[in-house]
This record gives sequence, structure tokens and C-alpha cells, in this order.
Amino acid sequence: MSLNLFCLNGPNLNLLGEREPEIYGKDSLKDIEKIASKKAQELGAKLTFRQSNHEGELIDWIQEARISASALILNAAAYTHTSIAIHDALKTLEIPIIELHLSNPHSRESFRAKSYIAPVADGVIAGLGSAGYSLSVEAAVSLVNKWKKTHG
Ligand code: CA2
Repeated sequence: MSLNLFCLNGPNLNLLGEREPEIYGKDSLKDIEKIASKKAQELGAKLTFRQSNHEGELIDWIQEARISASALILNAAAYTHTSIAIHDALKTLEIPIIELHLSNPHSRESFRAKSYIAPVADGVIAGLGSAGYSLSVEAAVSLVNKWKKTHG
């Protein structure tokens, strides 16, 4: 199994399933990890799935992805809208990057319309709830295979 996908999750996503189910759904992050890992396995990939409430830890993992990952799926949560440091870290990657959100930030408060991730992402999946995680695994595998075809 040569494809290693990183899926990194930002602050407060450890609370999924416990609060605000009307916005983020009923699944816990552990449930989501199980479903997305199964999808990755079906597609011949491994999924490294992590969550942190700390910006610096997320940046350390993004730097680790430079060396160890074939693609990065990132739900940076509120850091999406604030973090130039995460933007800068993502710019150093030469692998496909997918920005992911459970909700659709554009249909919510205006401060969520700004994303520091989108300008450095290959694609964005938002508003599809926990299904977005499996869809982003499919998209990541497809982008890696496309990249391999063009770069040999
Ligand atoms: O929709 C998404 O996935 C978000 O990235 C979630 C972030 C939010 O700041 C972004 O605008 C959109 C918030 C994650 C908070 O997660 C919670 C989960 C359960 C209960 C409370 C918060």
C-alpha cells in the first residue's frame, strides 16, 4: 500500500457528535475516522487521521506530510479563517491539498467566508457533512493518480 493520505483536523472538532449536531451532524470524529479509513482501504490507501486544538501542532503535522504523505486533506476548522502560518506551511507542500468542511462556511457568518487555505488548495469540499470525509479521500486518491500520470 504505497498511498499514505493525511487527514488533519483543527480545533474543537474533537467535540463532534456532542454539541451543535444541527450544524455538524451526529457522528463523532472517531465515527468519521472509521468510515473514511474504510474508504481509503477500499481504494488501496492508508489514512493517517489526526486532530489537534493547537495551531503549532497542526503545522508540525503539515511539515511531516511534506515527507510522509501522498496527499493532504485538511479541515483546519476556525484556523481556516485566521491562520497565515498554516497558509505558509501549506505553500511548502508539493502534494495535492484538499480543504474540507462539514458545514458550508459561505452560508454562515460573514467571517467564515474568508479562507487562508483555499488559495493553496487543489480543491474544496464543504457543506456535505461527514460524507465529505469519504468524498475527500476519493478526490485525494484521484488527484494523486492524475499527478503520477503527468509526472511519471
Ligand atoms: O464546517 C466545518 O467543518 C468547519 O471547519 C468547522 C469549524 C468552523 O470554525 C469552520 O468555519 C467550519 C468549527 C469546528 C467546531 O466543531 C465543533 C463541533 C462540535 C461542537 C462544537 C464545535
